[in-house]
Amino acid sequence: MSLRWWLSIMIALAGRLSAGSQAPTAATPVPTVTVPVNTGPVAPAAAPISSQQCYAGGATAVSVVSRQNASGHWLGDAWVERPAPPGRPLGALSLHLSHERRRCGDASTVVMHLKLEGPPSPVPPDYHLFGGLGYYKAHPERLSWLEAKKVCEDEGGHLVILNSQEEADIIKNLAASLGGVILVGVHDMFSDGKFVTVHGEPLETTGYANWKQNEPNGGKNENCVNIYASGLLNDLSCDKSKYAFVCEYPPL
Ligand SMILES: *[C@@H]1O[C@H](CO)[C@@H](O)[C@H](O)[C@H]1NC(C)=O
Ligand SMILES: [Ca+2]
Repeated sequence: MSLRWWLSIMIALAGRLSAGSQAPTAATPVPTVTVPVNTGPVAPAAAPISSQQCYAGGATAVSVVSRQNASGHWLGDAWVERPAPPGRPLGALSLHLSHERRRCGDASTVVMHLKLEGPPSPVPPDYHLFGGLGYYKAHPERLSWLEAKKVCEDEGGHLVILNSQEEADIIKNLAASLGGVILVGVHDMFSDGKFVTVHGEPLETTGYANWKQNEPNGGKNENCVNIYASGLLNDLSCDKSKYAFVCEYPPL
C-alpha cells in the first residue's frame, strides 16, 4: 500500500518579453498567486507564511511570489504549509526544482516548477488506506460511544469524522458489514443541539451532515452520533447504546 504524496507548483510569470527584447523592465509588480495543492482545501490568497506565526488554518496554505528585481535578477519564493497531526514523522522527501523559459506565439513566460515527493508516514497496525482519503480501522466489537472514543484515541487515531459524500460512502459500506450502525466522532455534549466533531468543529462545516428524517431527536438523552448503512446520521446515547465503530487516522 503506497500512497504517493506529492505536490506540484507551477508559476508562470508572464513577462511578455517579445523575442527580440532582452532588457528586463525594472521593478516588475509582484504577483502573488494561490494554487491548489494535493486534494485538500486551499486557504484563500495566502500571504507569505511567516515562521513567527502559528499556522491556524484547517486548509493548505500556499503562497508564491515571483518577480524581477531592479537589476533584472529573477527572484521566486514559494511557501506551502499544511495541517498535520502532531508527532507524525515526515520521512525523507525528495525535492525537484526547475526553471525554464516557455514561449507561446510571440509571448514568453518564465516557469518555476517545484516538485516534492515522500513516502507515506507510518500508521498504527490494522489501519488501512481507503480511496486516498484516510486510514481506517474497523472495530467490530460493540462499545458505547464514550468507550469507542477512548479506544480510538489510545490507538493514536480518533472516531471517524465524515468530510465528504465519498468518505460517507466508505463508512456506510463498513456499517453494512458491521451490523448496520457505526459510531462516528460527532456529539452535542457541550451544548444541546450544537453538534461538533471530536476536534470541536461544527458538524455543518465538516462537509457531511445528512441526518435521517426526524433526526436528531434525542435531546439531552442522545448526545452522540452514528451513521447507518443508508449513509444517514442519527443521535444516540453516549454511554448506553453499544455498536461497532471505525477509528480514523488522517493521511500524511
Ligand atoms: C537582485 O537580486 C540579486 C540576487 O539576489 C542581487 O544580487 C541583486 O543585488 C539584486 N538587485 C537589486 C537592485 O536589488
Ligand atoms: Ca436519535
